[in-house]
Amino acid sequence: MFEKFKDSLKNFVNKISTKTITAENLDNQLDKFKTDLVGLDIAYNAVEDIAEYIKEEFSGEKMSRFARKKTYTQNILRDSIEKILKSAENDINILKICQEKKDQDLPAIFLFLGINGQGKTTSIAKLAYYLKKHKFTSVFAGCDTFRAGAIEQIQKHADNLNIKLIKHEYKTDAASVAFDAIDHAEAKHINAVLIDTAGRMETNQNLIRELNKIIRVSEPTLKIFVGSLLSGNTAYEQASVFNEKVGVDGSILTMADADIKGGAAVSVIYSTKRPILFLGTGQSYDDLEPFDPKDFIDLLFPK
Ligand SMILES: Nc1nc2c(ncn2[C@@H]2O[C@H](COP(=O)(O)OP(=O)(O)OP(=O)(O)O)[C@@H](O)[C@H]2O)c(=O)[nH]1
Ligand SMILES: [Mg+2]
Repeated sequence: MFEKFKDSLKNFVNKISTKTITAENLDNQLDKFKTDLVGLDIAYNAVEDIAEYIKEEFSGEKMSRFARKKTYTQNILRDSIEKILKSAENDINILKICQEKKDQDLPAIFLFLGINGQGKTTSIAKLAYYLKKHKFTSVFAGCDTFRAGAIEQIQKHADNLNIKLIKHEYKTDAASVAFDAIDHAEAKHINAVLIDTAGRMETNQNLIRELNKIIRVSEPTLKIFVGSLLSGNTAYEQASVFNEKVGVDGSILTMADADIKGGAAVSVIYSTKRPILFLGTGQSYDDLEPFDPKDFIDLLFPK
């Protein structure tokens, strides 16, 4: 995973640590490196921050004394990316949230949002499977009353996983489906309500309005943005817009099993300042891996 990302970092370290660094050739190398990072789907503003950090660390005396040391260069690079990952408070533990809610005899409410085809419905099924493995029960709210086939799709997951789906007819009010699902969870002491929503573009005012209505009615414990790592830099743009319009508490990034560049993971954290909760790593129910920024950094910079 993230091979291209790793290669590009290694390249930069090698180039810098075999040269006598002067302010000029550092600028030169940094320019090339910035282009590489943008090519890896890291958002431009994040790339600027990374480059700025590296430049500062290399400045003045430090530069002449240490610049040729490989580990020194690697540490600077590592810190520059770690700084972005740390800008998101890593304060969300889904299992802990479910347990706390359970102790109050209330369901945790997780609302999934994002544009179409990024993996919302699949991620909901995977999360239900994950919760089940940890002895928490779920109910699905079929709030995608918009796209033809959406209800049948989530019904299939519900049947496979033996989970109840609360659904209404297509084109009916999505918020009332969420309301009924929460009602059901409270009555049956179910631990989590997983709300599927219709894929929507930020430009679709009606759908954004509907999403805000679902949020008002359901008061979700977490609003989870689902983006695909395959969509690269647009995942960053989507996350930024949803964060601005409705607020994002954490993200799930899918398609980590595909041949991705990986920079979008950094970008989504950069834009939302919220953690990535899981990576989707395939089409099976257990292809959902908790995301740990520390592991991610260790993966990028193997010892
Ligand atoms: N390889 C791979 N495929 C995935 C992953 N997550 C989802 N998919 C596939 O991506 C496609 C779209 O996923 P959905 O869950 O339907 O996406 P959605 O966001 O609900 O889409 P809409 O309902 O249209 O808004 C499906 O074919 C999934 O099987 C993943 O992590 N890896
Ligand atoms: Mg869907």
